[in-house]
Amino acid sequence: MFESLTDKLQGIFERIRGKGRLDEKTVDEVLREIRLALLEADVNFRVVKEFIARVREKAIGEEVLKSLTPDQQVIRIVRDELIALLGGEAEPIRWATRPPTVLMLCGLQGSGKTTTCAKLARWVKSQGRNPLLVACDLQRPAAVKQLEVLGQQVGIPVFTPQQGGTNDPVSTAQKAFEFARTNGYDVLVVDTAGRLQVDEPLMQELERMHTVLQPQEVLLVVDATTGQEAVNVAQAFHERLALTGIIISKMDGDARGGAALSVKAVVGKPVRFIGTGERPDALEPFYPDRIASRILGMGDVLSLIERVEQTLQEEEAKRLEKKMREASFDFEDMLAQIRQIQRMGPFEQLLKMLPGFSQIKQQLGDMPIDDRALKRTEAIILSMTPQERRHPEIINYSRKVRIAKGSGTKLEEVSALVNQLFEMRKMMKQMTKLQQQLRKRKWSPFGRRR
Ligand SMILES: Nc1nc2c(ncn2[C@@H]2O[C@H](COP(=O)(O)OP(=O)(O)OP(=O)(O)O)[C@@H](O)[C@H]2O)c(=O)[nH]1
Ligand SMILES: [Mg+2]
Repeated sequence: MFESLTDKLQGIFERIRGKGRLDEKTVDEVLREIRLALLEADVNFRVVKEFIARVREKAIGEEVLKSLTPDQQVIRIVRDELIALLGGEAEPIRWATRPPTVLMLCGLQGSGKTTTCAKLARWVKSQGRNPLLVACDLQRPAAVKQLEVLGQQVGIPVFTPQQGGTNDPVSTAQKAFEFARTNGYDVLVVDTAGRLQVDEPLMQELERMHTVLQPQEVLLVVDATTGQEAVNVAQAFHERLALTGIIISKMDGDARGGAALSVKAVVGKPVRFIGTGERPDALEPFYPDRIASRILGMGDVLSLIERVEQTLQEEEAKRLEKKMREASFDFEDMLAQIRQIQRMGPFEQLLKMLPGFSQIKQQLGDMPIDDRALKRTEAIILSMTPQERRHPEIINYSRKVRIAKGSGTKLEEVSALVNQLFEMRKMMKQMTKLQQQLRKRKWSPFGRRR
């Protein structure tokens, strides 16, 4: 997600790197390129226009911060505006003061509602709450079954119409609410029926459910791959059903990110979560500041660390963070990470959160980064001696030949991996330095720490 925009922006910033003061003409040139990059990312054209105007105003009016180089200044302004565009502060879920909290999901057919319900319930549970899934999609015969299967996968019970003794979504919702209250469930995650288009019967059904349930959150699920159409759908839903937020599914299948970048500005409601894969753990809370950093190619160290933390002991995560900051990351760490990653989910997704990923990917060329590649990487590291793993700088040509033989890989692969490690170290160091520099100026590429 956002890869194409990230690559373009990095290219643009690369070109102004090392330039002296930015005059108005250069700023305008840069802005023209950023404008194009955003349009190519399928961002709504009005949104782009306003975005560029705001950046221009700041970039030209800005007092020159002496310790920031011109490219850093522009990055900073673009980053701030990106954060604003993505919704500013992340909005936490509004939990009911008197449980159960009701989270109602709606959306068009195939947008990912049912899958997202299971993912969201799983997330709710990870927050220390006790969720109940509610199957209120009675349009499609198999919908209830689908939710039951997903519920089983994530270990969360599902309230079905049969259980409620009714065949009406509204009374099912009502029964589920009572059931939750008497059985100690404090959050209801409600799946609803989809339609091909925004139509009257759907809206009426959803409105009735809304009246009965009084949900704390009405979350619309839209498919990222439909781009601006997702934004139009959100607009149409919001006109009928006061949405409280948007969940964008299938971000993993969309390299452009136009919907995520436009929907808040157009509809006025923030993106709250994004779906990044089919697995039940592929849902991320949406933090505008982190996403902005990711788009700018600064990686998303915080999201990565958070994800790692869920699986790792806290102490281990702290150690890793320190390693990143000190850039003393070695093959032992890489191996430990690979093992974690294998438990955590698709590798490429995680890798994307690392700073400088798009550059690393370029260096690797077309080499597919999938779990098989991960296995090869693991084999290479396992063929190193402990000494080599901890001190990768001693890995010379003859050692590489031996490692390649031992792991059944090619010499070039071993070299690429060793280079990659040094590249990662370099990026980590640069990032830490930039962060320290900017922190002095009260600005951090990672935004406010949470
Ligand atoms: N790659 C990817 N696939 C997803 C994501 N979210 C959902 N899907 C897939 O999208 C398809 C449709 O998902 P559902 O959850 O059934 O969609 P729905 O909105 O409930 O569909 P209806 O009930 O028919 O309206 C399924 O194959 C899901 O696995 C995602 O974030 N990434
Ligand atoms: Mg469904």
